[in-house]
Amino acid sequence: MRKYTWYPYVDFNRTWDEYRDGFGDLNFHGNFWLGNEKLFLVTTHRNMKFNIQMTTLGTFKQHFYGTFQVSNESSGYQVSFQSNYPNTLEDGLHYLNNCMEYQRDMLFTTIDRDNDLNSGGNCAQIHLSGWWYNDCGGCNPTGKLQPKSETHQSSDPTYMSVPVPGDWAADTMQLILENM
Ligand SMILES: [Ca+2]
Repeated sequence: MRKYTWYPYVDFNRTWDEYRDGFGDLNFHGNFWLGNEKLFLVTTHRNMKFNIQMTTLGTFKQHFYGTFQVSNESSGYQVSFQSNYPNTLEDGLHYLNNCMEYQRDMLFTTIDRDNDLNSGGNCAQIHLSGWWYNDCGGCNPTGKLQPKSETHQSSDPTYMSVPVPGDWAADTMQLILENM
């Protein structure tokens, strides 16, 4: 997945089928979601690490997850990973908090398919983005990037939530799969 504020806007408030098949512009200058079916195919027979990268107010931050896997569609594209993969930039400045921990082993939820553990509603409808929601907490990198003028987390739930202390505006958000 890629979201750069300077590339053409792509709406991430999408249906199950759209998240399954992928959407957006996969070209060099595009924002996109690769597609859950591809994530399943790519991670099933390979040992992949998953890197969440973001730039917030000019500072690059990232977090690695090891042995990242996404199950097939009939089991809800369930996500699994190891949180203890070495994070090479654990110097405070470049370290992105382990925001996926809360979403360990969750199924994927979209506006039209509620697989989350929030019994009162659908987290994708609340945040207007598909993700491996638990009880709507943790992070949702698929949410809208906040304007640069926002230096604290907005009370608007449709904005992306990532635990970066102090600074909440982001210029870029990338989710990258690499071989371990
Ligand atoms: Ca629910």
